[in-house]
Amino acid sequence: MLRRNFLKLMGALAVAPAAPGWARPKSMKPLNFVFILIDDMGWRDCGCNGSTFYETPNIDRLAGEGMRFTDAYAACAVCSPTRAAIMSGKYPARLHLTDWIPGNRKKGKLDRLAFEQQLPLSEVTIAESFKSAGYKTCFVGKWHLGGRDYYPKTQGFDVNVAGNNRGAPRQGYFSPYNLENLTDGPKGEYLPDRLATEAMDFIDSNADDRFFLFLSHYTVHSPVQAKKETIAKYKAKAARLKYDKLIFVKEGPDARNRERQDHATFAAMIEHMDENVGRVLDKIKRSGMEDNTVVIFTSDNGGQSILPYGRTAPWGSNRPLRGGKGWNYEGGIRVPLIVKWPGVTKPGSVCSAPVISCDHYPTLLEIAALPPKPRQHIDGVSLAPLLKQTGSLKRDALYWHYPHYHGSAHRPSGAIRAGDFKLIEFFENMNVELYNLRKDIREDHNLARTMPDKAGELRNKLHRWRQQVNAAMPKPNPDYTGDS
Ligand SMILES: [Ca+2]
Repeated sequence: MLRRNFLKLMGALAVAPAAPGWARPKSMKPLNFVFILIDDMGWRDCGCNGSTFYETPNIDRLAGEGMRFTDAYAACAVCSPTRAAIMSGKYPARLHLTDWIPGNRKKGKLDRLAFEQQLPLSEVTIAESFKSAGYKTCFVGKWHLGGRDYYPKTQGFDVNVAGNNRGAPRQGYFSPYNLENLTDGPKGEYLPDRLATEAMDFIDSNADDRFFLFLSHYTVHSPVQAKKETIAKYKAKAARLKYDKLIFVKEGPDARNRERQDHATFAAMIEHMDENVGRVLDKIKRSGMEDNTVVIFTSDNGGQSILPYGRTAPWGSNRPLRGGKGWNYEGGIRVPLIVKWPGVTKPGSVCSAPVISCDHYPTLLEIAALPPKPRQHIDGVSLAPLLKQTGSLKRDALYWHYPHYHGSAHRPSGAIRAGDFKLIEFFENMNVELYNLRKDIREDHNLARTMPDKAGELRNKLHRWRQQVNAAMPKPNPDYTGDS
């Protein structure tokens, strides 16, 4: 039997209901799923996406074994909405969960817009789908989708390690962490090491079961903290490269961005993250599960490259992309994505189709040969034809809706990508910017005036979509007086 067909059969068997007394023969392994979500990791923050200063051999190895997506997007430029999109398969605008929880208090010309403070329990999450199909489900790490009544165990996870309402480890990455749902480790233990260990323990204790493991690292979100010896390694590397002077982008909304990646502590933080991706991949291999474990690796939004309100120097750089976390420019929403579907994805393959966070839910259901959930993952499409290289997606556009001010200085905006073109609309004045991403990945050349027909077409499409998903728009701020 062809290997592909054999694996397909295994996928089907993975969901075949077990008859009483039926024991699965050892040769028929069910598929497991390991979803690794990194926080605030920029598209460029790994070797396989072009970084030369950061070192990510394990992520690069995964890319060499699976399919790397060059045009993968987070559903939002900040944390909670993207996480909600992954869990529900719906756009943040449709969920009315459009900002990080609890959100930015800033207003300007437009008023602050209220939004959902949790992922509603009425959503049938991807974890609930896997759990009801008999998978052991485990959540490890950052949740950030609501208060105590909305933690991972209320949304389909059997196990929750470290998931709570927090968006970052406020006390830092070295134990004691003082994080709800995580016991502190020995003093000085490093959080990414610990969370990978927790994930590996779960894999060990469920080696005989099929499982869905969601490893949601707090890293590489601020505070930027790493181990001393690794920081020293990158300080030496920066010196070797003669990176003795900071180079900032001179103009535009990302004028305070670093033009190049050169921050030693952040580079060390990336390396530790990569090491811990490697530890989990090695565990899968050593446990004999490499051929029946699907691995997804991605990030929840672009890299943070501009600090709120001019505080100290930023650490990251998303160049050649424009902007960073909090913006609808590519730097805020384009993210790394690697999918390894053993026996199916061609090792080292690269896909340039635009895909988005909402797609993971229907994709993983199809890989597991589970039925789609009616009315649930309606904004995602299964990426299976891309992963199998058997076809393209029947979708003509992707959409973003971020109707809030953000610490990066972002002002409320929405965006659409259709083919090579992307339009961003700023809600304070409804001005639009149009870019051809294929020719201008940096979004330097606004084509809105030279291509008014294209701009109009995309703007109308974006407006129609907002109506379809019932997107909430911010209202004018009655107290607004200034012009900033
Ligand atoms: Ca984030």
